[in-house]
Amino acid sequence: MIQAVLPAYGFRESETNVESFGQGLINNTWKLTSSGKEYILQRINESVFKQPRNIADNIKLIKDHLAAHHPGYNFVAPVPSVHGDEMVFVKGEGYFRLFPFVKDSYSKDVVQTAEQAYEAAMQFGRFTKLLSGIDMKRLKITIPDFHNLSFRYEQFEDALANGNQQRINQSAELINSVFSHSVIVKKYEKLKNDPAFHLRVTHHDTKISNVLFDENDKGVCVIDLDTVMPGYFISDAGDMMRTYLSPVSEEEKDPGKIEVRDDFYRAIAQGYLDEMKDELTETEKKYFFYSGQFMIYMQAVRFLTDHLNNDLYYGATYPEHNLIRAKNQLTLLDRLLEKEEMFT
Ligand code: GN1
Ligand code: MG
Repeated sequence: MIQAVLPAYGFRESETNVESFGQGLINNTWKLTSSGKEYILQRINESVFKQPRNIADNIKLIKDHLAAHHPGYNFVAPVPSVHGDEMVFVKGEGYFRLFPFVKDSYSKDVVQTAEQAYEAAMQFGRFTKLLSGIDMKRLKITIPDFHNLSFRYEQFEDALANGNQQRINQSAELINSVFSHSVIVKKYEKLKNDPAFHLRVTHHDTKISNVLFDENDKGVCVIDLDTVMPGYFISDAGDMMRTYLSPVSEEEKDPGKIEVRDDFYRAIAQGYLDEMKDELTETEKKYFFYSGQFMIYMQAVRFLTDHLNNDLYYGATYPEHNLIRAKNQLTLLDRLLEKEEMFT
């Protein structure tokens, strides 16, 4: 029972209300209310984050760096346990973190306006910029090969060889579509070996719900730092394109509703580059549009791979769930590619 975690933070079960919260696919999240205060409690999925302590170490490194160099940044630090720990392990339940619900701040599940997209992009750009002084060797890798597209492609090939044969047969069209865009992998392999591409402090999960906004809809800070690790800027810029460009989400079943909104694209580019223009190399800037292809394609590959592997990673609420998600992402990729000339 999740209630078993409460004593670690000094909460009494009789005085604490616990309810399920959010839409993340990987970690379990609850909203906790105790003595009139609100918190977010999160259980780390240990089959994904195999060394949960790495997350806590990274958050501490970031917190200390910001406190020393950018004390004005609104950093959302974990609430320490009664023993002063930023992460607690509860036998039979797993690893947990508790966060304060930041007062007068709001998170959104859907990006409604281009201005919000601009604010979010600026926040993610600022985060990387403010942390540019951190030595990459000190930042731990919380999920090995997380955004390594070559590795994701290999996992896909592996699923084609060893996955659910019936699903493989039924997915021929999407499998061919993945093959037909494999130049995106080649391009990634080229940039990985280019010394003009730098590893930076990268968030790796730039969806809109990971930005806090104030009451005037201005960005305050970014949250959910579990996947912060060394990475390339294309992960963050690309995942914003993947999740902000279309008016419908990755769950949308009707491909006809998927589109790329030009003003949202421009807002992402403007917001991100307003912060990052002096950090990125000229070569990196040339890959700005590519970052959308990279992330959308990788997510399509990951969803399709999971479908062929019987939904082991993402889970599914209906049998075709991950197939539909993959189709959604491949449609979004097509819609984006149609605009390559306009945006580059
Ligand atoms: C997962 O758990 P959530 O929703 O924040 C996944 C992301 C995917 C996303 C797709 C650790 O993120 O990489 O983009 O699902 N995170 C992990 O919805 O695999
Ligand atoms: Mg996340």
